[in-house]
Amino acid sequence: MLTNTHPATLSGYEPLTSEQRTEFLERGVVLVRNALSEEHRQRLEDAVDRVYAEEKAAGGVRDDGVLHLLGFLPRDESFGELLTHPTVFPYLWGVAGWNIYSHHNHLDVTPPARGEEPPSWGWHQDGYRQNSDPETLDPTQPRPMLSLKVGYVLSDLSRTGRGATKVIPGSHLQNTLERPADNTDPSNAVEITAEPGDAFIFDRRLWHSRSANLSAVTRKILFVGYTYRWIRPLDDMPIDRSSAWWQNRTPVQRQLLGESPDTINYWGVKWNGYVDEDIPLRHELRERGLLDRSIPWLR
Ligand SMILES: O=C(O)CCC(=O)C(=O)O
Repeated sequence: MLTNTHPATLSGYEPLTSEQRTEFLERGVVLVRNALSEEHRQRLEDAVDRVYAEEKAAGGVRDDGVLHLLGFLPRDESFGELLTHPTVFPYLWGVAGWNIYSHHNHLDVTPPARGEEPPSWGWHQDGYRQNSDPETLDPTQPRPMLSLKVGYVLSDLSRTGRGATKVIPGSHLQNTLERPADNTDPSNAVEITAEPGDAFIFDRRLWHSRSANLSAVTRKILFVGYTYRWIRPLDDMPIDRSSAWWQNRTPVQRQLLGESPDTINYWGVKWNGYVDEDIPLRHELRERGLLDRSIPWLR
């Protein structure tokens, strides 16, 4: 698995090298080491613990203690900042371009499993009907990427058996995955054994699965998904436009939260059919000289 380390002072607009882009496009996953500083990781974990307590009080936590909270970003200032987190943001615009937003994000707390469970089959590609509705007489192989997801690892997943995400590197280029009768994992599956503060980014087509948390450590991860603005939101994520949280968001972050002046803007153009140069992320990339005619999504 590709790994990176980063200095502390990044803007999020450092372009990927062509090797980084090619490696991601070929493997469908990248692990970014030390994506969060320890102070930042702790701040996020504190916010997760606060939200967990709120959800528990409101009856939103399962009996086994699992919390899978969709649309969590507006629940804390530190969550909103993740939208453009500098150590991973170059992968998002570098691989998906400027016409993107977060259609889906979830906060996951997974306490140790209560007992031994028989192997269950959780392998999937993301996107639900995106994997079947467009499949006509001549299905596309591979399917189009359509979305990317970042997992910010807050707890220690450096050893196997702690509920880490399992992936099959390179499997995003295959539309099917064989399922054995006994539900055991494919032989080329790997657990993303990440340290606290690492992040991983994956292509939604990458075959992936949860794993059981057989350890004594509660797993905490924040997932932030990004897709093209012409695809509908998956989460119900109401945002109070008068809140300090919204006021604190930058124009690019507001785009990434789904803001748009009109319907055509989601398609990247104005009503006259020309590219809308005022779309915040496009504007930012253009100002920084990062648009690139040789890369379709960065044109
Ligand atoms: O929780 C995990 O490890 C995997 C999550 C997952 O399957 C997904 O985000 O689509």
